Amino acid sequence: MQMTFRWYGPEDRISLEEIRQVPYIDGVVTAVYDLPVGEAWSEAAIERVQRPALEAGLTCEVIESVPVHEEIKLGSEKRDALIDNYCTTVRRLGKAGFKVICYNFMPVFDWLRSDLRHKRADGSTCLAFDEQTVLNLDPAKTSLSLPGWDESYTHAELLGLLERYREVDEEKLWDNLIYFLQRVIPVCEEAGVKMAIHPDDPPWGIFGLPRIITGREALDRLCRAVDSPCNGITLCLGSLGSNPANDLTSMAAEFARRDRIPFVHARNVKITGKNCFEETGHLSREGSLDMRAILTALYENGFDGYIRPDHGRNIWGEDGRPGYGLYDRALGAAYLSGLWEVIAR
Ligand code: CS2
Ligand code: MN
Repeated sequence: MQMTFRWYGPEDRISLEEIRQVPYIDGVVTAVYDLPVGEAWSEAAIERVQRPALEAGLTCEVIESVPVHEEIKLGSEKRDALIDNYCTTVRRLGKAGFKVICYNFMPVFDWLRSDLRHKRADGSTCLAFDEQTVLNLDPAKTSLSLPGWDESYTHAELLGLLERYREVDEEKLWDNLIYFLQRVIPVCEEAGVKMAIHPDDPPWGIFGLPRIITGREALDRLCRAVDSPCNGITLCLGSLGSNPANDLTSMAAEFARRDRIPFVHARNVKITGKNCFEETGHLSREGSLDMRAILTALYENGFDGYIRPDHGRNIWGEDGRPGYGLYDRALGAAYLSGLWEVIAR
């Protein structure tokens, strides 16, 4: 197991110096953020994010994310050229020593929340999702852009995209995902890189857009559709865990046993109602997930991948990027490492 920390590249307010002082961190998870989605990443652009991490004494083997262009998700005639670019990026990442690529296949929006600074009783703030608030939001009328997304849209682009997705239902989106993977996974096999799909967050449809990576059946379908160890999952506990029907302990056991979990996002959520949740500290009793049981299931089923504390709260007066401040994620890393030490003893 390698404990990692997400680093938003040289522009991140949190420095590599700070990250390497977090106890137990082996490496960073990063990405090239300054190229338009769809363009192949140059070797120089990859080196610009990787070299400083290596020089700081951290490993740099996981990319989050190489975003998938909307034309690929839409399955338009423009997709083949964009998939070729994606494959070029995969080859270059493999050559540079990267082992895992986290990506998602959510139409238009990445993670979505109704509140980025939800005030908790202890005075910290966290990300929260309240279904009624979101139902009252009309993405065509509001400007939705969340810090932390790899991409954001102008209002006109957003309207155009939403319109085009009317033609794409869940089955069509599955076809488009499988078409993409059938081309990318063989390249990954040659390049020594594993793809790790991030589940939809939250794991249900929003704004009438299809969302398909929502639970055990979907992950099973994904693994079977292109049957390769390079076609894997980012087991994001908080994303899947915001639906109480998802049994994370059994999913962790099953997919680790099948060798399909190269990367884990560990965070806790507290379910506060139907389709409502808030993000808590990582500790089991803070939220609805049993971290010890989940990590034990991973360990006992041979998990040997990368893990990172996912979103933290903003604590101690820090005004960090929502979900991505330093302090609470550092506490999360310490807690998860402590659990792991006991489990792996
Ligand atoms: C991340 C996602 O901040 C987060 O919630 O887990 O944004 C994740 O990086 C993407 O969905 C992966 O493509
Ligand atoms: Mn995640």
